[in-house]
Amino acid sequence: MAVEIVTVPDLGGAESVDVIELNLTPGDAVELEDSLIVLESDKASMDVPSPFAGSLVKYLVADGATVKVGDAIAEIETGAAEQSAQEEAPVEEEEPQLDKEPKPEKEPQPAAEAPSVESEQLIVVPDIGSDDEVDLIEISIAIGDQVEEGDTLVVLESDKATMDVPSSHSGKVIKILAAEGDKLRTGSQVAILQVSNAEAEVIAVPVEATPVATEAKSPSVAPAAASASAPTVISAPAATEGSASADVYAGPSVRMLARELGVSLEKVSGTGPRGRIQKNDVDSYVKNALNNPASTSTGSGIPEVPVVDFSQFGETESIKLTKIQKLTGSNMQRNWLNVPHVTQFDDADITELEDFRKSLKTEGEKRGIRVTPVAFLIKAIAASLHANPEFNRSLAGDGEHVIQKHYINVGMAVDTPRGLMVPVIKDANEKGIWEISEDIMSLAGLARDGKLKPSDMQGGCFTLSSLGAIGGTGFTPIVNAPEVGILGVSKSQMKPVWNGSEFAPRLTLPLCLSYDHRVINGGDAGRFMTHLVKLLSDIRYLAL
Ligand code: CAO
Repeated sequence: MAVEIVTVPDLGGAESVDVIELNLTPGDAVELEDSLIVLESDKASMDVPSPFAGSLVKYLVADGATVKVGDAIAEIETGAAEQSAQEEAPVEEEEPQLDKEPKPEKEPQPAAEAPSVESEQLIVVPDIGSDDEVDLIEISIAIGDQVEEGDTLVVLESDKATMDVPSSHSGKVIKILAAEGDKLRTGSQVAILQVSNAEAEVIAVPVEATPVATEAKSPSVAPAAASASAPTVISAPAATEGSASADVYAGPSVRMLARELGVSLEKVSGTGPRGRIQKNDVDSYVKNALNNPASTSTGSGIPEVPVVDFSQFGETESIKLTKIQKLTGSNMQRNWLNVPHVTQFDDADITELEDFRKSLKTEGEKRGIRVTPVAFLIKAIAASLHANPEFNRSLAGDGEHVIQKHYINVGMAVDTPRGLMVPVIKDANEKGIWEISEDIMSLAGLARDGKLKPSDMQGGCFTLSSLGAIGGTGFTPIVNAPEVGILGVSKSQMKPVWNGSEFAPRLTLPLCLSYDHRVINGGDAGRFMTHLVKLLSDIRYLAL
């Protein structure tokens, strides 16, 4: 047993880099070449593989630290049998391999001592899958940088994806042939590298190559570079469907974690530099998926809202949603996404209605019934549903029919401490104002006390959402599908209304009618609203 120290390897010219991921936990078994940490400079990121097999004792750097070549990264406890790649390997005695295929002959290594003849290599944009021009949004190299094959040189962005253009060779950047904001396409020139002869392609491009962002005319240059390395798509908002997880910007350890947890990386929002997905992004995604399945599995390709750790900006508190709030949330989302909504607005003159309602006060006290404008609204809605039966329909499950209902039940949204409940006033068209008022009182009371039975909330044909007692001048209510209409009511206000010879003060009630445009046309809605306004403005019509 020995404890070995792993250090930051050669960074290819970068002076210091950031530690952006610690991939293991102390105690974890480490195989040779397992990625220990991920480092990132302002140009590229790299995984640091372990030169030892054994077990991780501890990290000697923290996530976020800045390190340079030679800095100690981690302690690895190696077993007696394990072999260090940093140690001299003993001369291998070849055992006879009876069942095995003969080992391939080692590839000849370039002679290190050979005089290094250097030449220039033009790098062009490889095949990006179309002839369209794309924007160059980032140059990831600087003149003098030493780049390795596969390092990102520039980042391109089309309207569908962002692509890293990797270097097809290792070498030193001696000229950059494009600028941020340029429009490039397959074959456009990107940079010239000074490479050793062993690296260079047959064609070495003179330094006086065609300048910035022109297409490479030499057919022998473009294919050489294009075939060497394809661009890496790091994000593809419009093309995520069916895209492989290779298309996301994440390191190997994060990919491994995602594989272990069964997380599709396309669904995870990266919070690292340039949107790189980090381990904590995968953790947050899983936490969110467990706590709120509805928010992560829309199943309809809708981009997800990123999960943010708000505590990094200030003090926060996590408050558990009630069952009703969760149910309401998913119903609202379902209805909002399924129903093509239209909302139309009107005002009803309820001056006389209010006079009449107030005149019922003494009688109401005797009966123990409080009559509010909501009772008149329910009554008027029921009559309007009767007169405009399109609003008393629902789409059939087969998508080929609508179901016409021949009963009239009106749901009423009730604001309760546990969330929104919608009890239903049954056969509202057959009830008078006293009976409807009694229903409102008892159902609203049961809703607030959490004592509604499922049957109290079933069978609604249309919903009323009255915010009149609270305030506001209008809002756009969400249809309570499979119903096709909902009336939002805001606070009545005294307004000057032109009566033909003068402005008269009238009490006006703002009405907001949302409907499902698959079942209801604007004309239907206009007729429904006009009828409703007429009934509320002159309640004598309610008696007809
Ligand atoms: N304009 C002005 N005043 C109004 C009004 C209006 N449109 N509607 C009601 N009021 C008055 C009532 O007349 C009553 O005043 P008085 O006692 O002086 O007559 C007062 O507001 C209190 O009303 P209330 O809320 O106790 O009773 P209500 O019958 O008006 O409403 C209910 C019952 C259950 C609809 C209501 O309590 C409620 O919960 N509303 C919220 C609905 C909601 O949350 N909708 C949003 C759904 S989507 O998020």
